[in-house]
Amino acid sequence: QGTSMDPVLKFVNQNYAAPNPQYAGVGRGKNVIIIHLESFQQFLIDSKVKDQEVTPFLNSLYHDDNTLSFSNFFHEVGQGKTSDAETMLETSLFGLPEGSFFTSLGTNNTFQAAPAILDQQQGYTSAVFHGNIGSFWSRDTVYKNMGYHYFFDQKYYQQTADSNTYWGSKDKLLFSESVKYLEQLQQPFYAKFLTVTNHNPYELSDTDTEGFEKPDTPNTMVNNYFATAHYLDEALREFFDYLKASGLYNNSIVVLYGDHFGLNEGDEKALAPLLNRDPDTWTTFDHLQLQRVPFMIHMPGLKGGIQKQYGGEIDALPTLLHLLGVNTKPYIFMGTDLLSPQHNQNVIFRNHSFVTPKYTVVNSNNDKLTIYQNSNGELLTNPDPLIQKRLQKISQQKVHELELSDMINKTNLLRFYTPAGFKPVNPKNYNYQNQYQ
Ligand code: GP9
Ligand code: MN
Repeated sequence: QGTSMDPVLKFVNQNYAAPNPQYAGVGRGKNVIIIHLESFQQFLIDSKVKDQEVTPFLNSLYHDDNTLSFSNFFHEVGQGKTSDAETMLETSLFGLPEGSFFTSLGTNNTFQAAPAILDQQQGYTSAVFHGNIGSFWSRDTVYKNMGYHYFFDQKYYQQTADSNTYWGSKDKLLFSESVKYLEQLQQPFYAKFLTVTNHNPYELSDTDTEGFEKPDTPNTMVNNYFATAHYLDEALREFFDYLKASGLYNNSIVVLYGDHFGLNEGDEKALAPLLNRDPDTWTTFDHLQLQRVPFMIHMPGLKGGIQKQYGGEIDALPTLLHLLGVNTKPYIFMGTDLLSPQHNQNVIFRNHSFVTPKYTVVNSNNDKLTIYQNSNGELLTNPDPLIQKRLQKISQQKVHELELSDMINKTNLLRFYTPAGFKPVNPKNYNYQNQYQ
């Protein structure tokens, strides 16, 4: 008799993409430092405002020979925003079609997430550093289910008149004040930094962005966005300086990713001129293409370069685990290793729009697909029936993946399936009070 696990296992077996032999295990035993770039979109990379580079440090990292820089990597979040990005990055399962998986189900569900996998397979210690209060998105509960050993939230950082913005500790303070905790973690560690300063409404004092001239579009949100992104870039430079000075740099693999868009569709017309585009010709195609976010993997000695293959947040975890030498075959992951020759390059969004390397398809819920051609942004008013059929099939496959993922999460299915070599996580083993004396 079949169970609801059967279609999941069937999918996972078919979907599995074997590690690329050139990259498998090259990061084995290294510390992993994940840097979550809040609301950071890919268009900021290499962008200029009034002749100033907006993010000079990230640009240098993006072009570094030791960085794998993915230029066609898309966020895939829904209403759960940051928490959806975390769900995908830690579990390679999607956030929910509505609301936040973290707050609605993540507090009770069974997880097979990155911190526990790395602890059990390779003895990693895990920690999250975040300048907001710990209960936001129910992180203080969800992280225990994921098997995070430590969670340093807002109360671990100084709280003074100018230490915070609306979303918590300013990024420069988050990084500099985390150092004393990071230094004490047993190595190898898996440490995640969730930045907050580059978050809507992007308000930051002029002294924090001194020397940077904002653009002067009529849209304040757009103008401010560039200034807070610049501030985040400076915070990262300082953090890397620290990593180098402490020696941690040589022993670490650093993963940077943007969690989701920072500017809404409504702000894009004001943004267009800064991207040398005419706002009057801006379309849904441009909007979807703008959902690219950075995904960079940096490690001294890594054979890097700009990677043009298409992928999304769902693919981050299998990519990382293969670099660390972990066998992902037993796990229920929806994504595939971006570096694998068998990687699936079709990227689905939560609203069922999707992109392939050649086409961008809007909201494929209805029978008739709205298809744009990526090469020139042209709307195919009379698409070749063969192309239509092929995209129809991709749509069905990708929507099926979303549905499988939702079924797993909504029925807490992983409680009935324990991957070979994995021990279920007991959240009672974790306590985030008084972690540092
Ligand atoms: C809050 C921060 C923001 O702690 O992670 O979440 P978002 O609003 O981007 O989902
Ligand atoms: Mn966010």
